[in-house]
Amino acid sequence: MFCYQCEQTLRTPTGVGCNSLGICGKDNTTANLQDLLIHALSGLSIYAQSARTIGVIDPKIDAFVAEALFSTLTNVNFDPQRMQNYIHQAVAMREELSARYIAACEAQGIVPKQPNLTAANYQAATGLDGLLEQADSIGFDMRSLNLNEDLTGLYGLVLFGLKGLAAYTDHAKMLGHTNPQIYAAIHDCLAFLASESDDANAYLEWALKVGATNYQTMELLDKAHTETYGHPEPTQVRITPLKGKCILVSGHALNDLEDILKQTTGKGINVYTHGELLPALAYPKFKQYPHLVGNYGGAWQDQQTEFAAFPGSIVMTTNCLIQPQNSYNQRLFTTHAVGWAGIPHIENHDYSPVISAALAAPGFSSDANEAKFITTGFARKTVLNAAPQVIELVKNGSIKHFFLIGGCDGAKSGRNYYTEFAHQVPKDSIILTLGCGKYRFNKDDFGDIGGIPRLLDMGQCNDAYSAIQVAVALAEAFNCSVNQLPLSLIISWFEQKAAAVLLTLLYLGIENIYLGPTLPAFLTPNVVNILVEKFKLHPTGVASKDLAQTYNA
Ligand code: FSO
Ligand code: SF4
Repeated sequence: MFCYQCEQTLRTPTGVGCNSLGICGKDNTTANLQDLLIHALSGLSIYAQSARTIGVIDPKIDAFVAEALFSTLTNVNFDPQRMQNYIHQAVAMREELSARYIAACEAQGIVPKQPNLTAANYQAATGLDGLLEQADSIGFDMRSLNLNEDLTGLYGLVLFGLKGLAAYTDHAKMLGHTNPQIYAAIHDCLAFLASESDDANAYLEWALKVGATNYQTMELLDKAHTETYGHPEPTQVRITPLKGKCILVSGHALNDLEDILKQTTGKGINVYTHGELLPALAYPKFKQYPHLVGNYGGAWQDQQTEFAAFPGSIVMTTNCLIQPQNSYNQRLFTTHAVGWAGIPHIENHDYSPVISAALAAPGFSSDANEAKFITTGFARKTVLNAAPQVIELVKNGSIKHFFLIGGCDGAKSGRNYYTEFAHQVPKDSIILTLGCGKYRFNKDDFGDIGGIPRLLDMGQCNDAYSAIQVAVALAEAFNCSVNQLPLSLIISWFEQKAAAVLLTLLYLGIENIYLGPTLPAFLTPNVVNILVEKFKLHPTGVASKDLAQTYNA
């Protein structure tokens, strides 16, 4: 195996990349099958691309490609059997689609294209050993023999951004929102990657195209969330437990949370959000469920201790799953693209096994001694409603600067940078935050400026669109560009959704982003130089120094 798609990848003095067992716990077999799955999906997309040109579009295939890509994100699916199933499905779908494509060409008097790329003609071996042998010839390490290090890294930049985009596409689809253009772009991108281009500019162009499509996707996801659940409103969320049986729902999928709430109504079970699902509590529709009682725990990397201490069942709806421990693996469940061998997988939205496990578990024996709360729900509508007041506070000098300190969390000590940064932000500045990185400081009291809280939690990393809309609206109000606003972006990245959001910000021409805690390992020094030159991208350094540079800018 060779994998360097996430921030925590193995870094040694001699190189980067997990090459025997992932730091995330992904083993050699699963990693190689995931590479092979990308190969199989590329073959399917090559045909989906051609078929679209003559009007053959299959929403089932589109959705499958997005979900299968999602399964290869960091901390999503560690189950080799599921990977094998996805590979065989991809090849079977391609065969079926190519037959339909050829028939449609014949009916329209067109000569069908016969793609000669290996991905388009890939036949999956029947057994695991055969698949692993096939994987040996197409993984990242083989790619770097054919393409140089810069091109391999650029391939990674496009592929990892695409994976994030596919995850957001899958999220929107789960809420019934799709856009054929987005799927077409995913197929085009996979077909491009299968071409093994040696043109660095083509990769850079594709990276920005992924950013552009991801922007469309995030808008669609925002629409999906707000049309289904209403616009988030500032909400005090309980973060201490209540007596009773309980279910913990982690990940990002609001629709799964809704299904669980519906199926537990009247059953005497309290439901808690975990990690990136915290912002769900701010949506009006979720307030209809009194048994959604609060949030339990913090960001994903603490799940092994938090899940062990949680006395009920736990559902992981999306990333970030880490190796389940014996102390809770009997009451852990996965849904959708998520998987871990031996952990029950919920199919067809039927959460009855989760409910049975919650009823069998002890639950909390009493309310927490002290009730504690945090505030979330400052998504675009709430912030934009307060825009006149915010603009006035900027004009009269009460607000001098905005800092977006957002993105992912992780286990590395270098991530204290974000806590230190947030704590050092001057009192005349507002902190916008989103993603799971906020757990490093969201229980702290930052006070307010003229009634506007200094810490505004805008939601999940999935809600980055909301933050972009606020920046665009402020720029309009001050008649300047986003880059001219007194706004600094201090981004923490971990996995491929964050890579997709970064590409969107670059596509939008946003400059001076501070990115950390380390730069992506797949970005070679030459590519970093391009990004620094073109977008003034900064690697994060020392919080106080970076703050001085941004605040005085
Ligand atoms: Fe965090 Fe994980 Fe939201 Fe990511 S839970 S790290 S970018 O998957 O999705 O911020
Ligand atoms: Fe390593 Fe990250 Fe890949 Fe896991 S996802 S194998 S930690 S680079």
